[in-house]
Amino acid sequence: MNAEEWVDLEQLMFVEEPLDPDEPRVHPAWLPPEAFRTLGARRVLVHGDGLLVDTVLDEVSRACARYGGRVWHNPSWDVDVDLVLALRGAGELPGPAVEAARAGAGDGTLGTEGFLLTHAGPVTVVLADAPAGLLYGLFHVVRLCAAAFDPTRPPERHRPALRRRMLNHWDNVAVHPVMGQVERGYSGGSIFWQDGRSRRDLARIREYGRLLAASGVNAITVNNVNVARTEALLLTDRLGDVAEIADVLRPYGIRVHLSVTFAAPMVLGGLSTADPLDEKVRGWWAETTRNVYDRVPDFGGYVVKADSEGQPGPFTYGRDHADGANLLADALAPHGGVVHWRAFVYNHHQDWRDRSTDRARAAYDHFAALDGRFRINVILQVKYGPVDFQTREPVSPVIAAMPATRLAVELQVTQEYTGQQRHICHLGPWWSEVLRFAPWGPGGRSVADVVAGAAGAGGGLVAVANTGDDRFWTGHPLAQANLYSFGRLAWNPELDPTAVLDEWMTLTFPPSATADPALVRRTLHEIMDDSWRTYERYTAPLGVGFMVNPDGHYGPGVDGYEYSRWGTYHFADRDGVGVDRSRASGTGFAGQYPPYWAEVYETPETCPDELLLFFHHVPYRHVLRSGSTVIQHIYDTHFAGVEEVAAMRRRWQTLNGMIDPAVYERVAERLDEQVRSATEWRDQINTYFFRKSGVPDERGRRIH
Ligand code: GCW
Repeated sequence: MNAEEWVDLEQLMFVEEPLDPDEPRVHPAWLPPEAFRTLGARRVLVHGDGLLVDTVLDEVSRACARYGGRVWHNPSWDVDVDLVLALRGAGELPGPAVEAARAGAGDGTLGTEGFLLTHAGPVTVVLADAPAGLLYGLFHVVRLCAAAFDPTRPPERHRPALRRRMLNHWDNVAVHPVMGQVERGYSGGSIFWQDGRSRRDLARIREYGRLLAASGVNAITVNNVNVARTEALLLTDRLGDVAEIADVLRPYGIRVHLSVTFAAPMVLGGLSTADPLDEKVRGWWAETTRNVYDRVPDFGGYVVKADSEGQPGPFTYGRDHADGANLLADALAPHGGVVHWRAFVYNHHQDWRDRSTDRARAAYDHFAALDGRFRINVILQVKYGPVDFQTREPVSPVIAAMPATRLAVELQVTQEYTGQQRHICHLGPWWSEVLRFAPWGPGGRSVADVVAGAAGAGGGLVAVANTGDDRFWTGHPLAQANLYSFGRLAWNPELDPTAVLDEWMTLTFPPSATADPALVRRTLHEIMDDSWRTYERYTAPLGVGFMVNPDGHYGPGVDGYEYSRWGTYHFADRDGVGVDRSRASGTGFAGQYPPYWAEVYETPETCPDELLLFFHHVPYRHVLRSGSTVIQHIYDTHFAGVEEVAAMRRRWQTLNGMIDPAVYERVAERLDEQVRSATEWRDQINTYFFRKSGVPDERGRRIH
């Protein structure tokens, strides 16, 4: 027997790191060893070579070492196996793979990331055309558990709907005096940086890459879009730190991108201008980018926040966003890189007295007219809503307005406005609603179709990450589900978010290691399925948004932003509440949509209840489509929301002793806080509107 061909499990046992009793273990999230039990008990053949095939081999070997299976890599003789993971085009295929291919199921290309799961008699076969496909196929087998080995299961082909599935980390290298190590981070420090330097905790980053690959993510930025001086240096002097991270993530099919400052030629290059049309500036970017690719050959590209909330940009030089984005695109093009240019541009020095300026209009007003002017390797990165990651907003009208531009939609996994990982708020259903929304009217193309683009040439899906150096990765252990759901929905936006949640549960709380799996699953569904709507019920009503504490965005502050410069107002007075964004009498924002939605949103009678106050200013006794009045709806939903949170807590308590005590305790603590905070929201909102309107609750409940 050839030693290279039979993987020596004895040796691989050492891959498992010994546990340090003083070091609290990092939670395995959706890849606990137990999730590999079914796979690990099998005889597995891995066929093919390459960096990512080695990753597959490593995963399979570790699982088999633990659960008694066996592994072969490229054997030159016939072996009896249960599972074949084979790269097509890597020499003569093993028998079962040939048989599977002959059965016809293997016809057609699987692309750079796709795979086919099929069977040849009793043997389960995963085929891929490229190593990344094999890795995704392996994680699919893990997800399916025993079902993957059912020979009657029909063949399945999987290819990601979106080519780019990216996480943006808003991590600072140096601790920011206000925003800290991670801007809007609620999971401890950064896994990449600490106090001005690289943490070099490569084992942790590797583990992260593994989790991300298993969810489907294939790109990442490692620094905040607000780029300060230390962070700017990642592009040049500190490029080595970036290269090190890229090296660790590469085996998981994840490409590293960088957030850069538009002023880099001045800040780093000592030039007197950053004018996008200046030859020296263009030369500086070209050379700097060439150096980046020398160190990181598969570097993904740049992410840029320009002329937004104080970040530098092309406006300083009388140029527009197309000039700015194209400058960087030209520098990246020879190397195959892309620039993600953010559309989050608005006036953050607004006068609250001025009712004609509308922040919701800003992205469309800045960008729609530039359609057709961006280079092919520019991706315009648009927040899902026109304002700012609220619990409820209409879908951004920019998405329908730029047919000649590649668009990516940006979601927020970090729960800045949705409870900051102290509240349970499962966001899968919300993202699914956004991705399925049809901007041209029902039956038309969806948001997911737009970001997929023709022949996969779209911009993809991006999200701000919720991870940090916290033991559970995400602060709240159940917030792991949001990260997992993001990856899965980016891979296939048509997935049912509740089914995705179910996948996450099965992996995270494996039935084989859980006392009463049915109870755990049922309870988690009861707690999480509708938790986003619950959160919506006890916070800002009917799409009006904000009403958060300006200091940190946590907890209620009904008038917190009302007289500020930020452009997020609710205009409540004694008669009514909401923002008139109609064409007829308001800011005209409703007119930025294609005709179907422009009409629906134009009048309070046709506008969906959940967005009523986003689009209209109405009297408190205005009757909603649901039949309730606005004021009664506010009272009812706020009382109901708190009751639902109390029920979540009671349900969680039934899991005491059923699951990992550390997970149990962390969630229990946070549920106490969620009950407290939801109660505070309820009382402040109800009291505020009772005092403004003078209308009592029909049901006579206590309002302060
Ligand atoms: O929601 C806001 C956040 C800022 C953030 C900004 C953005 C990185 O409050 O902290 O800055 O969005 O998306 O650029």
